[in-house]
Order: sequence, then C-alpha cells, then structure tokens
Amino acid sequence: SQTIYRNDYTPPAYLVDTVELGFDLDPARTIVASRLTMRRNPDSERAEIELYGENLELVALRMNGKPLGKRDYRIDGNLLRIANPPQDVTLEIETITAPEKNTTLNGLYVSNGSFFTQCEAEGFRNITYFPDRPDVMAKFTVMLRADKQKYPVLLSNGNLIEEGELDDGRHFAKWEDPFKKPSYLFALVAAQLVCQEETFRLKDGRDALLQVWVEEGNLDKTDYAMQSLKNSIRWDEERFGLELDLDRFMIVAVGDFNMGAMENKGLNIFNTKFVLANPRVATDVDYAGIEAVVGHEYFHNWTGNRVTCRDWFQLSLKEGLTVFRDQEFSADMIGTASGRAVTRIEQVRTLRQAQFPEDAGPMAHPVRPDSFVEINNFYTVTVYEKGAEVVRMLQTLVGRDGFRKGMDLYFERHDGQAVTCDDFRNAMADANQRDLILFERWYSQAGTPIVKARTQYDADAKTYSITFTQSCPATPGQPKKLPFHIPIAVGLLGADGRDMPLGQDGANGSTAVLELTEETQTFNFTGVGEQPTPSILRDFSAPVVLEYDYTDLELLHLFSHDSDPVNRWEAGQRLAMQRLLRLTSAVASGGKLELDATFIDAMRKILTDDGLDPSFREQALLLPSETMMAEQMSVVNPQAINAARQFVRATIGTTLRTELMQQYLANMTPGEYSPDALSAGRRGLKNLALSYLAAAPDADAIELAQAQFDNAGNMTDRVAALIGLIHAGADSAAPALQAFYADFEKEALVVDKWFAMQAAAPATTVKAVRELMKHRAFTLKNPNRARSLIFSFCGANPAQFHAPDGSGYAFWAEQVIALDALNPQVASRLARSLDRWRRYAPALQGQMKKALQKVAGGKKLSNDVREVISKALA
Ligand code: BAL
Ligand code: ZN
Repeated sequence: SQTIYRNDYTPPAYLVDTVELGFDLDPARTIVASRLTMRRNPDSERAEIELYGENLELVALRMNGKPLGKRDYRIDGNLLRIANPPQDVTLEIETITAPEKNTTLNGLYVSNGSFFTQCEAEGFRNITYFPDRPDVMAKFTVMLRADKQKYPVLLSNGNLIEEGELDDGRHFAKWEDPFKKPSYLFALVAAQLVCQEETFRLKDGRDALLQVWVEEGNLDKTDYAMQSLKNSIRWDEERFGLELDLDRFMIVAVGDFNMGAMENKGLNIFNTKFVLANPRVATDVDYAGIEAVVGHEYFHNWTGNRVTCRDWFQLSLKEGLTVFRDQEFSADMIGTASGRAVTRIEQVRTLRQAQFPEDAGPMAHPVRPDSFVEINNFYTVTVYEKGAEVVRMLQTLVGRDGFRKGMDLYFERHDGQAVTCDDFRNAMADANQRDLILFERWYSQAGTPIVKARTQYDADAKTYSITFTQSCPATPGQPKKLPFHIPIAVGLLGADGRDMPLGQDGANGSTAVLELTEETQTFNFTGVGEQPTPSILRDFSAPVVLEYDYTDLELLHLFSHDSDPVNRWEAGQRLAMQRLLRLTSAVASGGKLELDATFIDAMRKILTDDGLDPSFREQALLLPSETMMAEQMSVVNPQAINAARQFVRATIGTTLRTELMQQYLANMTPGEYSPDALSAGRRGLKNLALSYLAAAPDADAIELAQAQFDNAGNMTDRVAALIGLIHAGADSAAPALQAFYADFEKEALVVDKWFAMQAAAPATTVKAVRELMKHRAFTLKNPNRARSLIFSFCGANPAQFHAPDGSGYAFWAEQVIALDALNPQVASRLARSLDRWRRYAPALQGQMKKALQKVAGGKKLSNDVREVISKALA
C-alpha cells in the first residue's frame, strides 16, 4: 500500500475523446470490449499511456489496429503502461471479469441475480483497462448484450439509441451519453426490474422522461422517490437556474450497495434504503432520507457531473457543495422558518456526533485532504458535512444573492471541466469582489477550531464588547494551525428577551455577522442600553466549538427567548450537557444522583409551549447523545455516561409524566399517514414523549406503548412503540419483536430495522449479538444487513460495546476481519469504531489496543482497513 499525495498531481499524458464499450454479460464470465480514441495531452510533458486495471483477465490489446505483444507494454500492479505511443491512438482492449464472484460491490457485480455497477471512486478499473481518473473525460457509447429472459432491462447512461433481439435468447441495447464524463460516472444495469415513469415538463418547455426502477414487488414504494425527483428538478431550476440536460433521467434501486446512492450520469443507482417507501414500511426519518438523497444525487448532475473534480483530493468540491445544496433543498421543501431551523439543528447534531470526533481523532483530515492510501476511506463526514459547512460559510459571507452570482460564474468558467476547490472559492471571490484568501484554510487545515468569547459591558458608555480568541488543536501531520476566517453571527438579548438593535457595522437588523480572521479580535457594540445576554454563533454560523462562560440564568433566558431557534436549542443543550457531565462524575464516584428543578422546569416550559412547532420542541427536549457526552470528557467512562443519561431520561419521565401524557395525546396524527414536516414533527414529539414515559416504565407507560404497537397505522409509530417496549424491559417486548418479524420478514429494509433495534437496546450484550448473527435472515454479504446489526451494536450501544471484559472489542476485530475478506469498503467503515480508543480508561484502552493489533496482524488485510487501523495505532 502506497500513500498518494495531492501535491504530486500531474495532468494525464493522454486524453480520451470517445469510448465504445461492448458488454457480453454473464455472471461467471463477462466479456468487455473497449475501443478508445486517444490523443496526446498538450498540457503534459510525458509520452506514455497509463491505463488502470484490477481483477481483470486481459485477452487482447490492439493499438491503431495492431496487436500489442508482451514487449509493447508493461503491467506494474494495477497500471498498464504503453511507452512512446503515437500522437493519436485508437486502443482496442478485451477483458474478462467474473461479476458473480465480486463481493466487494465495487465495479461490475451481481445482486439478487441482476447486474449493477459502482464505479466511484476507482471501480471502473475493475471493468476494463482505462485511464480511470476524474480529469479524463470522454464521450461514452455502450452496447449491452444479455439473456433476454433473465435480464429484460438493459440500462446505461444517456439516451437509448437502439435495441433489438439477438440469437440464443439474447437481446441488446445501445446507449449513448451526449456529455463527456469521467469513468467514475459510468453505469450499467442488466436486470429483472419494473419502473414507475412519468413525463415531466422542464422550465424551458422540453419534456423529460423520469423513471424509478425497482424489483416487481416494490412498485408500491416508488411514489415518494418520484415526487422527490420532480421537486429536485424544480428546485434546482428555481434556486440556481440549473436545468436537467438529458431527455431521460433514471433512478434504479439495488439491495446490495455500499453507499447511499450514486450520481452516474442519467442513471442514478440507489441503495433501496433511499428509494423504497410507503407508510407501512418506512419511517418519517426514511422519508426525509429519500428526499435528501434523491435531491443530492440529482443535484450532482451539475455539481459533480457537468463540473467534476480534477483529482480525488478535491472530492469535497462536489460533495460539500452538493450536501449544502441538498440541505437547502430539504429546508426549502419544509418552507417555514422553524422547519428550516429544525433541519439546521439536525445538521449541527450530525457534526457533533460524527464530524467533531473525526476531526479530533487519528483519521482527522482537511476538507481537502493532502494524502491518502485508499480514497474510499475519505468519503467522510469531514469531506461531506464539514465540506457543506464550509460552503454554507461562503454563503454567509457573500450573502444569498452573492452566492448565486458565484455559482453562476463557477459554471460559466468551468462547465465541462474537472477542477479544484480553489477554482470554486475563486469564482465566489471574483463574483463578489471579496478577498477569500484566508478562507482557504478551511480547506487545508484539519481540526475543529475553538473560539473563546469574553464580553464586557460599560453601562456609562453604553458599549458592549466581545473579544474572540481562536485556536485549533493539533491534528496528524498538522501540529500548528493558522487562524481561520470565521463568520460569527451574533445577537444581543435584552432583559425582556427581545433582540436589541445592534449598533455595529455590518449588522443586519438584530443579527451581526462578525468576521474573525485573527487569533484575537474585539468587536464593539454601541448604544447598548442595558447589560445584554449574548447569543453567539447564531444558526451555527461556523463549524467551531464556542466556549463562553454562560451562567445558568443566561442559558435559561436564551432557552426561553432567543429569536434564533438554533441558539435557543443550543442553550438547552448546554444546560443538559452540564448536568449530564456532573451526573456522570457522580455515577462514577458513587455520589448521589439529583436533577435540579430549574432544569426540569425549563424542559416543562418548552414541552408545553403550544406556540412552538412540535418538531422544534422535540429537538429541544432531546438530550445530547452518549457519543457527544464522551467527547466532552478527558477520560471516557461509557457505563457511567449511559447510567447518567438514563437517570436524566427517567427523571424527566417521572417528573413530567402528566405533561408528557398530555403532549402524547395532543400530538396524535389520526387519519391517513402523510410524511409532511408538520405531521412528522407531531409524531416526533409524541414518540419522544412515549420514550421518556417508557424510560420510567410503569404499567401505564407499557400499556401505552403496547397499544401504539398494536394499532400503529404506520412504521414510524410502530418502531417507536417497539423501541419503547424494548427499552422499558417489558415482558411484552419479546413477543412484539416476534410479531414484528413475522409481519415484515419479506421486507428487507424492515428486517434491517428489526436487527438495528435489538443491536442498540440497552440490554443487548455481545453474546446476544452473536446469537442474532445466527438468525437465518442475517448475512455479512449485504451491507445494509451488516450495518443494521454489527455497526449498530458497535456504534449505537456504547455501554455494551465497551464491556469491561473487552468482549465487544474482540467481537469487533472478528467482524472487521470477516467483512474485509468480502467487502473492504464496508469493513473499513467498521474499522473506524475504535478511532477514539486513547480517550478511555487504561483498562479499556489496553483491550482496545489488543483488538486493533489483532486486526493489524491480519495477513490479507485490504489497503482500506490497513490505512484506518495503522492510523489508529500510530
Ligand atoms: N458520490 C458518491 C455518492 C454521493 O455522494 O452521492
Ligand atoms: Zn454526493
């Protein structure tokens, strides 16, 4: 395994103008014939053709019509090199692969008897020899040939230009993609599928054919994906003036898939999880996920496909930007200010739950990494979610209209090109005449900045000042950091809870965006008539940790009144976190556990405030997770964390019992299920109330959960009830689980939920997980299933996973090794579970280290897993 560095980039020596691919599809032996027209790249000094190929049998290689012999080319590892070729070259390549043996789900593979592909990042080289790098963009024509009965549907990118019958029961389809694209956006499907389709009128009056392809039994679960696709097309037209550039746009669902979905040009291939939904099988969270991912992949058509990445270090160019776009899409689909705020709160939660820990751990990397061993390890929350935060900060700095101008300039300059994160930042800067030089550090420096705030009020002068000091912890390879360009949105609350008008340059009504660019800076407000309560980092205007010594009174004031809903929520999180951490220490030292009435009263006030959206109240009442608590501790004690959090949950359940019951009843959603945000919010609040009641279980709470389980009209309520029964330790939990399985055993995505609920249950031990693995429905080969049981246990059940005897870690090591033999990409994700091992008590650390070393000692370890484990141990 070899480290690849961003600074080593050189342009390709040869470019590809056209690719003609011919596939004779057969699970055991697929023949791929490729014809490439290539020419010397004027921007390169080198005179060598470089083709990547992996797991291929090379049958024939011809250059300009002449067969090449063993002396005419060299193969080193995965690189085939032809030295000193002519200026213009036509290469003909014939290779053979065995898709049915491909358990990696990378390249061409078989899932449930049909053919699918996944080529990003470097999967195309498993299909044929090719300059498989994103800056080589070519026009593709694809001929598919396969048995007609087994594979009636033959799809590839672009437009269908010909189809027909062949001998021996085979048939063919020829597809042509009118746009140049890199090989990672190639896709084919040869399958037994059916589709929901619709003609959709685009803004310019053209009609496009939209299709959602699924297995026959799933045609009753495609409406929401189709609706989301239409909404996405409309939204991109309206918000960014970007239209669908194809006559046909297809979504195909497949049950075996490593990622969420893939934006192949005109032929998006999706994990079934992000396509299939009806009220019987999908939860509100599933519906929201479908909308977001359908949007995400569709938006890639411009941010990713029309303008793509020069090299994989620029991955966030398309991912950060496209996540930002899908976030904005989801927020706009809700439409209300408070709905928007709830999506923002969920984004902040994701960052704290997953990205901040990554940024503080052994795999920390900048949004634009400097090196990697295996690019698949860098499809991370940093590249995606922090990348989206970086794009969002750009919008905060140049404004919404300015951002649109920057996007317009970006496409004007770079349509059809493979470019860099710098190109995007420069377009934003130039379109807005802004200096964004310092802003580059968000792309080049890893780590979560810490911003300390100090304030001073001068009553005589009526001035108020805030001094910010920023720092950023060292990360691997980056001991020292330079100051970041941080937009900090600030408001000041008066004693009456209202926003004070701000006497400050750049203030926009009651919120000012302060730009912190130095290590320490002071900002002054004038005409401040009373001592204010500062609301700092409104709307989470930058992905930083804000340290400010808020008193409980100030936090209660913000929690009751802040006009910025994100900071209002944040005040509640701070109140809760202080208490959770105090209680964790108390648990560990055997002290008395007590929760103050002030906190309970604050929770009560929010819970019963009918003027607030139910979805906001749900967010405000949700406690910080165990993972977030762990990140706040210098020595992590998972069992104490769990006990403290359970104590708070149970105390809320007991002391607010009447109010919870009231809200439970007030937020029922009788009638037909609808996934809209308001209904989902009501269900969310009602089910949170149920979960608090079940945390302090008495006969009534269990009866309530049981009744909801028995009568649920949708999966959201059914799952919430079942989790309530399981967490309450009710006798009825086991029969309910059994009934649930019996009802849904034919629905793979629901069976995933069944495993996941059990894996995350407080009483589920390592031994119980091992038992569940013996269930006939369990298999490591299906990524969703592996994630539902094993990842859920290792990630969502910390108190059991970190069992003091180390049995969780031993289990983890076994599963990483077993998965790695099948599917390195999935194994490598699981391998990240012990990233933060150095933060635990010495006894646990020792056990974790042993498990890491056990994996490291594996003889046939993939590059994927080796990179993650060696960084953890470094
Ligand atoms: N490009 C990989 C899947 C996604 O981010 O859409
Ligand atoms: Zn993406």
